[in-house]
Amino acid sequence: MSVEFDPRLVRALRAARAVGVLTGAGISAESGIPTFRDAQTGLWARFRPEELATAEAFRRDPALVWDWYAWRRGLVAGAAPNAGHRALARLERLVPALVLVTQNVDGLHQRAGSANVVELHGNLHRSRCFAEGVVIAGDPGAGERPPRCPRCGAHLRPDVVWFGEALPAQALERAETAARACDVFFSIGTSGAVFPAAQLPLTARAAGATVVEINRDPTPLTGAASFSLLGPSGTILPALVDAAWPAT
Ligand code: BV8
Repeated sequence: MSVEFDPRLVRALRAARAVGVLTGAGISAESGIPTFRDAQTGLWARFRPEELATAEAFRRDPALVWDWYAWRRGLVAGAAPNAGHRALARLERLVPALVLVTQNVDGLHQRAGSANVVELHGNLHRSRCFAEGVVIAGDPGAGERPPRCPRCGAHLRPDVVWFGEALPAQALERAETAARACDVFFSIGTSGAVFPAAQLPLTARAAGATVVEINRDPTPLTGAASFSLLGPSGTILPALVDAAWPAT
């Protein structure tokens, strides 16, 4: 699929001193990781993510929620970063400053080589004590599900942000600072349904940035973006970086 870009977009990207990026589940779709909008498969088909990604669900059935994350960790372990993740890691090396803010908890941006990653919603490869909040390193292994905190005996939980929970203050601050300071802001593979993450492209726009949406489907951001590129990020992102930096 050859992709043509508006020369104004290519010029803006080439001239950018600071680039901000927000990614969602869509950028990992081509790695085989289902998005939140995709119907869940198998055992999880009867649940909606919003029903499972809450502290209430965990209190009600800790083993069910723990097993859902174990299933997702398995999907991620069997997945590889795709061309979209790699294009962002390459872009980070080509522009003076790039902050990659992700809603994803799969760690694929880091595996693709991105260094400056802000995980707004945590990371499913880390566990933390449900009672004290302390992150417990290492693989909790087999045995009781969920495992117990080695310090206090409470259940361990995934180190992710659930609905109704506050985002890590430092991560949100870094994300908002990047959105206000950038020349170009990308919103990639996200339905723009969840806040406060979905506010970031609008913050960037209000601060005068060129906002570029790359998404398979239109979203509430589409009408407000400076450029909206509809299609798979695994195709569009590498082509856009190549257009701005030919044969580098
Ligand atoms: C909070 C981690 C307050 C866990 C997730 C206004 C302000 C603040 C809060 C709210 C607000 N309004 C409502 C709220 C509450 C709530 C919220 O936003 N609810 C929504 C449903 C209305 N927000 C919260 O609860 C947040 N907390 O605000 O707390 C507070 C303050 C102080 C003290 C206490 C409380 C916390 C939200 C975080 C929830 N955790 N994930 C986990 O992963 O299990 S959310 C999860 O869903 C994701 O992280 C992501 O953020 C979100 C949406 O998913 P997307 O990434 O966008 O994926 P989706 O499937 O929706 O879309 C994929 C897109 O990709 C599609 O558009 C598709 O077209 C596209 N696509 C597909 N394939 C491709 C593609 N694009 C390109 N290429 C492809 N190949």
